[in-house]
Amino acid sequence: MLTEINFDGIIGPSHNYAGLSRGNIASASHAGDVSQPRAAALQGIEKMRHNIALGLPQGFFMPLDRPDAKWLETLGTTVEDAEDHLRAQAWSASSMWAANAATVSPAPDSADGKCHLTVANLVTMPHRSHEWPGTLAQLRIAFADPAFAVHAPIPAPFGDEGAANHMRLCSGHDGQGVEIFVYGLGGGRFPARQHLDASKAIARLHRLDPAQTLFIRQSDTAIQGGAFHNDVVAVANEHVLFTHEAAFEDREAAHAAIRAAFQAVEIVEVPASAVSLPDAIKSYLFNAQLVTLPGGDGMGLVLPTEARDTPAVWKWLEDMIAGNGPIRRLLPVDVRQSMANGGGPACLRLRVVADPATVDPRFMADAAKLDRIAAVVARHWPESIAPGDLASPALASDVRAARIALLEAIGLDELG
Ligand code: SUG
Repeated sequence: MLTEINFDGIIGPSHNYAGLSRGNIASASHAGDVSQPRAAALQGIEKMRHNIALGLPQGFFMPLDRPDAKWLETLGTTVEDAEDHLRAQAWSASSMWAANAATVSPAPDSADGKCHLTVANLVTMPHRSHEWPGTLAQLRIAFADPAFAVHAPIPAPFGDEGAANHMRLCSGHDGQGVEIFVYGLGGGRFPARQHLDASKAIARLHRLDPAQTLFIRQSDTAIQGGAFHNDVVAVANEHVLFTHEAAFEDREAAHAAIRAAFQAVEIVEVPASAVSLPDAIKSYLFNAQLVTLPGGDGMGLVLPTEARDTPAVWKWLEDMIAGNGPIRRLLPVDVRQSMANGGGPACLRLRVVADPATVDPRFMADAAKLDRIAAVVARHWPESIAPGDLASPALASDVRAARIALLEAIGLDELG
């Protein structure tokens, strides 16, 4: 039985605010702040507990080995000797944002009946460009079953940011869906991270049916406004597309193409007159997990508490809930430590539609395992990291030891 499993990236012990992501307003505006890795990871674990309590299947990925000495070696330097900007890039805990781990095409969409995953190359941002080897190693273990096909990254220079720029509409997960790849075109102040050539390559490699595959251009206004990924302005689940008016470059053509490919689509659109693009981006209203609640209770929106704290956003949401739409519940979660780097609830998870029995059980969560993970975090994760701390060899070795302790607790020592 195929079901949607959300795999959350466990927030790593090196979580810090180095302001590395150009075009990501939260990352830039929190540059230099003191981070709280332990509190950050516990917030992420609470989100997983919250979603398990809703009855949703939950998995996770391990943090990567940081600071990434191997990557620095390919640049002819070391953690101790690296220039400050390279050292910060080596330290980033950015693999927590699992929506950027891979693009996933569920089995019913592919000509070979397998669930395909292509690890994202993340080449646009130097601090993210060295995530893929560590991510691929995990995907190959978690999805080793023949039900899956795991692909190496699309080669540079074709930028690919994974599921953050990919949506799927379907009537139910057991049937074929329509896959929507949202790409950007460069040229402005902020980079377009998802290239059309990368999206098309993934669609071919995943053996998708061209008649059920759309390539839609993200609006440049959205990118230049700080929506560095499509999942900052739109999210889809089953037959519902929840989107801001300014999400797509040609709104009318995009909606028409989506309706033509999937007649049953229900487009829930937030007009700019009700919620401005800056408010949508600041509150991360769309970086929500739009989930189907078990037991026929309709859909729920797992959104950041920042959405509740932004008056125009909350008013729009309350009006929507009072109506008779498909989204029935608002479920705020506190992921403030991740949010300060531009990562909301949806950034923190990768959706994989699969039979849970085909996934390596070490990557699947339940309450007891989350308790075990939380205990390791409480014991080993640093309480805080200030930007100047990244030069400390003692902190680097503590952070490495913390991750190894977690790998051992979960029985994934082979990733060490
Ligand atoms: O790539 N932030 C991430 C946030 C990714 C959010 N993911 C999705 N929207 N799916 C990024 O910009 C900040 C790191 C820093 O500044 O240190 C960062 O990488």
